[in-house]
Amino acid sequence: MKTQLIHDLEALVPRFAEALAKADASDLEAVRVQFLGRKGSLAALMAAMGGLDPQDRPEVGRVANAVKARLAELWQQCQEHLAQKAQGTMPFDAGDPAWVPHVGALHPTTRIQQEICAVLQRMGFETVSGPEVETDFHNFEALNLPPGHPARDMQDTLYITERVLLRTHTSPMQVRTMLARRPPLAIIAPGKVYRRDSDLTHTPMFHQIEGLLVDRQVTMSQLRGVLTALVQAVFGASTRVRFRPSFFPFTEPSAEVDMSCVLCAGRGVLDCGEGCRVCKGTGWVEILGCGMVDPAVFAKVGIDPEAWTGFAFGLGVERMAMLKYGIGDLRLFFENDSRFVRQFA
Ligand code: 2NL
Repeated sequence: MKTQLIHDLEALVPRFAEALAKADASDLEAVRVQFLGRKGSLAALMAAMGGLDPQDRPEVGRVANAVKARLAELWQQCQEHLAQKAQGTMPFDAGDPAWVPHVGALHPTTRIQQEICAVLQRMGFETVSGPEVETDFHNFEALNLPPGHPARDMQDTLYITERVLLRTHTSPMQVRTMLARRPPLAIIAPGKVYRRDSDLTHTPMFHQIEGLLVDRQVTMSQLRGVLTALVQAVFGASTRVRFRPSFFPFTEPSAEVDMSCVLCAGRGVLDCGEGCRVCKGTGWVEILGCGMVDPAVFAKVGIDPEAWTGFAFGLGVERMAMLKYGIGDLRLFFENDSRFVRQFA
């Protein structure tokens, strides 16, 4: 009976300490009442002392008093600690978990867009931006895509009304600039574009950068020089660039631009002997479309096609980011996972 009671009394100290460790300022009083109150654990054990042999009472009484004093002391310390913490006057505690600031980072789309625009700005191109909700005229008609043109179906457009739509490329900004200003012009239009398309390799919204230069006697070799310099500035001076004949309704002649593969350096095979998955073994990857502005486009925006010439190009920003940073899955760009974004900081 005596040893059991002493044991139970002493056991109150660690139980009380544990309860205090879990307590915050609002539970502190409840913990005190539970252990030290008139109907608390300590009072119950002290009441049990009545059943002891009289000669055992002084010893158990000393233990009970010592435990009571210890509990009161612990409670006092805990209360002071919580009060200091609430006031923010806590001394430095090396045992506290470190406060790790959550640092954000630019999205890879933003990073590559800024890099490409910076290269073109150094060459003298000026950045323009404008509406994502566009008219049929600015998005299609002025670009030599009249109503019923098959390319309009090809584009899989998101229409708002019959005449208003989400722009399917950033060319409407170049149309707006040609309508608002007189040549010579050298502009780039980066921004969001929209297509009715959604699968593993297509998202309904993505980013494009288009460029337009209008001046007297512009040549295709100037276009070739600008785009070769751009690709080599972004992917490295040893990158090879080739132009293949192609077709766009708004340029004539038109070309598609390939660069030597970033993964296999144009060899088509990896060092391990496997075929290259980025270029499918061809050594080349397509990165741009371009051409000489079709005189019909100039006519639509009131620029004399006899007096003025120009080149234009367009590129997909996510595609450039995938090639530059080695990102294999387009969906990662749109998941908003900060761990993905921080990898490119
Ligand atoms: C591509 C191809 C291209 C253009 C965009 C353009 C704009 C005006 C006049 C003439 Cl206002 N052309 N833009 C020209 C050729 C190609 O983009 O594959 N883009 C991802």
